[in-house]
Amino acid sequence: MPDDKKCKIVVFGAFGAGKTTLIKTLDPESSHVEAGYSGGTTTVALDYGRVQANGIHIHIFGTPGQERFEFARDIIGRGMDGAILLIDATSPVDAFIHHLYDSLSAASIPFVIFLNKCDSIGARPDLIRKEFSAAVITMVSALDRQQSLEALCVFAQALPPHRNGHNHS
Ligand SMILES: Nc1nc2c(ncn2[C@@H]2O[C@H](COP(=O)(O)OP(=O)(O)O)[C@@H](O)[C@H]2O)c(=O)[nH]1
Ligand SMILES: [Mg+2]
Repeated sequence: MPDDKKCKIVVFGAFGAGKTTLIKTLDPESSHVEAGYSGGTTTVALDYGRVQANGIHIHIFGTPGQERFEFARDIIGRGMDGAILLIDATSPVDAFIHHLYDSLSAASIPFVIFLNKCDSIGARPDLIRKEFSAAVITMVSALDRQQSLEALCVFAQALPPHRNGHNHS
């Protein structure tokens, strides 16, 4: 029996973009972990879920969205096969989103932009497409399971085979 394909996909995006919502929609059993620093008020949040689709086992991770958690994004991103940059289509694109986009481009990781909250009246996907005209962009609503699953599966199926974690740099 051939081994099922497995892959690690990491979701990047600003705080409030909808990362936790997306992962919860894709896997209702997903975990949301918040780690606090003793004596501090900040927490590092991460999400983890599993999705099985068309013979692919997808392990999906959500990264913390605040700028100061670059170290956590680096760690969670290690060995990933692909990345999703989740952008809230109801908010203007800021420098942090450009930073995430530039980092993913520089890392030569296959990635796709999911334009989220496209169900919202205030969504302006046209403006964001203009900012990232070279990128592969899919419009979604993280509240919609069918849409989210389909977008994830299309992306996962196009990824090269999993490298079993040997692609740490
Ligand atoms: N209308 C709408 N709201 C969304 C969507 N995805 C997330 N939200 C809302 O946006 C807020 C932030 O979402 P959350 O998943 O916590 O963002 P995170 O910080 O990236 O994990 C929450 O109030 C969600 O309910 C969406 O597709 N459509
Ligand atoms: Mg979150």
